[in-house]
Amino acid sequence: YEDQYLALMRRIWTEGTVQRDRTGVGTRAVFGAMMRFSLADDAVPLLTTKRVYWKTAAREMLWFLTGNTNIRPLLQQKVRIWTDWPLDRYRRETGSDITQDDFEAQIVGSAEFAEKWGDLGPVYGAQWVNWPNYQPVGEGLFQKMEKGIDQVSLLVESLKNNPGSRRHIIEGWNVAELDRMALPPCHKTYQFHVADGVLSCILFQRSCDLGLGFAFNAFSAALLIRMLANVCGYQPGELIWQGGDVHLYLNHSDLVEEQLSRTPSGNPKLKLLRTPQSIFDFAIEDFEVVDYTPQSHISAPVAV
Ligand code: THF
Repeated sequence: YEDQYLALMRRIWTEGTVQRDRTGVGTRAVFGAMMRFSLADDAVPLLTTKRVYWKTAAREMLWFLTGNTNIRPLLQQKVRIWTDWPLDRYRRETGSDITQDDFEAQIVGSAEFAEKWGDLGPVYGAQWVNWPNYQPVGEGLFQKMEKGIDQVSLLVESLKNNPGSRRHIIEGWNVAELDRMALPPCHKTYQFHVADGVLSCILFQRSCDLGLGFAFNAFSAALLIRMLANVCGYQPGELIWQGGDVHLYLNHSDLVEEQLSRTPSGNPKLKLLRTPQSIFDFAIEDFEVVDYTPQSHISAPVAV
């Protein structure tokens, strides 16, 4: 399965067009790509050509499901992958040259500081479980309901009660709120499908940082499918990953060269140790990865 990833990486590095992207770093990119990963027999798309900190990705996915959009609960678990965006904003708006460590310590140390500076706006979690719900209350008047729309709960219900539906979708792209998000969603649409008791998912990602983010995005999506299959009583099928702008940052050349020189090592498996009552009741202890013998971690800077 990892060969698909390495082939795409090679294609982008050799044939991709050079793009000047939002971050100013520059990328090589192709537009439109697809990969298919089987999740049968506990198989999981977890890269072996570099060590991937899958627990970080799992903690991030559990955080999405809580609906929280503040980096504080992530930092309390030492997950630092979302710090750059609030840190960037803090530095810009205050003129401070605070270090990442000091900024993170302040977020963890002070709920008040976290509330002011740690929020990412209405990103994934907010849209997934609390999509704003406006109801008509009179002539041309709409009222924002106290509770938003919980797409995840609705999805679980529809998967269980109406498996043949072609509308099993979680959507992150709330057009009306994009401008308040620190970053508009990259993994924006998940469509699920049930066939003969087997649950599959197409993930559409409008933008993919193939060197860094993909490893997380693919594992997370697989985990989400596994959790849903588990609580709905289905077998896991396939993750079909589709990318729009799929790119390699030009400053990831060391990572790309190193990773392309490696050969995949082994077939890791993901175990779910418990079937909770609800999709929202999973905890990090419920997940176990076995047969994971990755090659050494390759670090690369994240473009903000
Ligand atoms: N922006 C960019 N440029 N790339 C991304 O991958 C990305 N994301 C999220 C939002 N914007 C993005 C953030 N997710 C890492 C991993 C995922 C991220 C951001 C950063 C990262 O630095 N990973 C390192 C270290 C992992 C760790 O500390 O545990 C790695 O080597 O994998 C993609 O959705």
